Amino acid sequence: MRPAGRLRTDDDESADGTGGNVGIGSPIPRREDEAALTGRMRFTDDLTEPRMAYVSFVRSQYAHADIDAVDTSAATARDDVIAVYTADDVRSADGEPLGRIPLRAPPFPDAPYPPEEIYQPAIATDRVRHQGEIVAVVVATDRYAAADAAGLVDVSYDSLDSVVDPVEAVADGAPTVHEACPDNRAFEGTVGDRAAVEAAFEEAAHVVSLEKPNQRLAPFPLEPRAVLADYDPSTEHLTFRPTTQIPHAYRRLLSQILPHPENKIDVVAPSMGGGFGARQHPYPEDVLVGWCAMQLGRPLKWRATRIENQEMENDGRGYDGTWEMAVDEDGNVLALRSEILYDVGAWVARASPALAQHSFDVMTGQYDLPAAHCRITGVLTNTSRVDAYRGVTESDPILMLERLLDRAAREIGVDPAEIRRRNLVPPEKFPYYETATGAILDSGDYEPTLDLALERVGYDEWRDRQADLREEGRYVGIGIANWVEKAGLGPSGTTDEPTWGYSHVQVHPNGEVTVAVGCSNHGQGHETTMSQIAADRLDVPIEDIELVQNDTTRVPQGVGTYAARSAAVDGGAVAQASERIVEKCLRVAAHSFDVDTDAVEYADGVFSTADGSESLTFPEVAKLAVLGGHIPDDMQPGLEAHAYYDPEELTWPFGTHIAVVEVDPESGEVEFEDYVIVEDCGTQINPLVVEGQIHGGTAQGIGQALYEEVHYDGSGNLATASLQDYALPKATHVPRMETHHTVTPSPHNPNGAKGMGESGTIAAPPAVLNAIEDALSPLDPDPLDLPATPERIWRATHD
Ligand code: MCN
Ligand code: SMO
Repeated sequence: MRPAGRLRTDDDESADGTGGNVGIGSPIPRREDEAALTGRMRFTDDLTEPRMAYVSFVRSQYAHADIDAVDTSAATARDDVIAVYTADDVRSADGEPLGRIPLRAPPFPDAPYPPEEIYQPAIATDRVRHQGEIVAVVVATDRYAAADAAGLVDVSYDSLDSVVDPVEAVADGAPTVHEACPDNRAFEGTVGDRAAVEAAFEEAAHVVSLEKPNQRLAPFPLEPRAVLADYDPSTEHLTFRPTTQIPHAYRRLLSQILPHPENKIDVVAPSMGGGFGARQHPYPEDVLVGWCAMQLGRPLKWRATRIENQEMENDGRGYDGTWEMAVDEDGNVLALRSEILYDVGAWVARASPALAQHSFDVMTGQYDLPAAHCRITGVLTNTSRVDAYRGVTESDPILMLERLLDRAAREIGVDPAEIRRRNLVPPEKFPYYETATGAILDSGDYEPTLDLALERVGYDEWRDRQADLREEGRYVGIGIANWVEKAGLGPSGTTDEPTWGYSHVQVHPNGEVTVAVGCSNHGQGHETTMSQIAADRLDVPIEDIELVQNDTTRVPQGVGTYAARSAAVDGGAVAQASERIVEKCLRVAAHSFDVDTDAVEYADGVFSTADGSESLTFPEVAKLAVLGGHIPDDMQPGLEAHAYYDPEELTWPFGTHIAVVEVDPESGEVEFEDYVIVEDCGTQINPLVVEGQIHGGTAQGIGQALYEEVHYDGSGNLATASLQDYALPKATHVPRMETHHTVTPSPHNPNGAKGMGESGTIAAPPAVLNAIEDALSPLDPDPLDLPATPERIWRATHD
């Protein structure tokens, strides 16, 4: 399906991607795909260096145990082993233990940080707290030797009782994960006006509730994590080629942890087979491979096996909570409250407290709710950490809110579309609507997306068919989910991390342009979309633009890619830096034409005087500017500009998903009949890229709804560490999707663009769950747990 956005119509030749205008709004194919499809992308594990050796890690098989002794003698004795290190060896140059992975923000703006003892160290000292934790490091001449030698390291443990469930972890008598938090509570945050919420619940005609987990998921990038590090003792430069979403922040964090001066660390991240939120900080392996390279002065590589990857990579979601909604007799929502336990794992991960904080902002979704209150408690368990996974901030609040709206609609007897319509934030409250939990929504116009989705899916027809099919004993259901996304982090100051966008634009004397940008493409299509923004602003052919990313040696600054921030924030910086180039060009041309700058026009790559008597092309002006000599006296030569774009506010894209499914209550199978998405991310830079992002995210959301779940057994063994046990959806499990757009530009963004890269993962789970429960409603099932597997569906209808 081609998107039917207002930005582009199929008969608009200028936007067909085959020439002419390829700027903002053109659905041109992705520039990076040829390399990807012909096997020319280079991933970390493709790289080799002269004298390169390999690292392997000795990991705990126990989820919770004291380390008694580590005997490395058999490993050290091997000829092909270069070094074996234990916690006693791993020290900074000053003999101190290395730093821990720092947090990016406390759980709430004014709240204290959790105690530092619960931040993850690079290597376990005397106790391990989750399966897979690193106990020793082996460096050997090749990968197999390293793995074999790691197997020879003999660790004796005294095993301890473990706890893997957050609800059990806060119960009396649960094993303690960290002495620093005896009750296993790592942090807590609340938001909203509790008294107002309580009062609304007292008055409410109806209260609906859900006491359900939002299951723990694995982001599961297909490329396992890897790192190649090298150290040059003569320059003291440490170079990393890692799998990361945030090259510059990775550099800064490693500089703190090792410690080593930031300006002497280079991070050159090759292509990466997905991140999905899990690669937003250096991991213990990155720290240790870098540290070992500094000890040995030679290049070292490590690449996770699939099992190692799943044991160590951050998971996502992992919430268990109670959500309640107070509604009057007409279906107006009066208040919302929730009490959530958030499983943070054995160590508090870099972003998890901040993510808990961000979730509050999204709590009221698209609705004009008078009151809301939430309390969230981060709980320690003997499992690996939980941190960001695509849709992280929005997943829980939107899933629960949209499921509650369906329950309220059923209880009151109104249509699910109608209850939503009654509660939407009205357009006149925009721009900058403030929610009951204090978030500021930049712009929105919600009813048209809902209406378009209802129309395109044929909502009324499906309701009629549903009634007919029920008479035949068939169970068809229609599920609606409205969503918002808190996209595009900045503005700066909301966390302890910089969150501006960055771009440096350099024009060469031949008129070709190198655009360096601080975001970090790992599948999102930036090579195309960022180039489109520059092509648009500079009015030069896209072929003349080279995009540079993911490399601290070529991109002076950057924040990286997460929180669907690249289009809105770094894209804003590309626009601003490009505009500065054009401003300088106008002055150079004016000087050359001997007229005022105001008298120069720029169109289609040509600077000219109004009467057309004088003109210079963009490359001609570039040459003049770079060579100098023919420029104004008060101007320096060169044609380059940079911009730090620090947005005033976040951007809040939104939309509606509608899923139509048929459920067989006897087999528990779910089949998709239809799937319609209407998305509004403001101005689209590239509708084709946007559509791809929607498809991918929705596939992941369907994975959460129907298939995926991270499972630890009672002793803390990870039972879902392979693709055989963790059920990622396959192409045949994903329905054909129809996507449409409305366009409500962001009022403050230079391109009008809002982020959108996470929307599918946010909206698909509630849409699919609502569709299944709508289908089964005549059987009055218990609310379903996610994933809604055939067994769970069968049990819900047969108990
Ligand atoms: N875009 C656009 N017009 C808009 C908004 C976005 O053309 N109005 C384009 C952008 O220019 C960009 C893409 O769509 O090429 C996604 O943009 P954006 O919403 O800014 O998100 P980011 O580029 O910052 O990507 C981050 C987001 C997140 S947070 C996760 S998690 C995620 C996702 O992207 N991980 C992904 N999509 C992924 N896609 C792939 N293939 N792999 C991942 O790991
Ligand atoms: S979970 Mo995405 O990298 O913010």
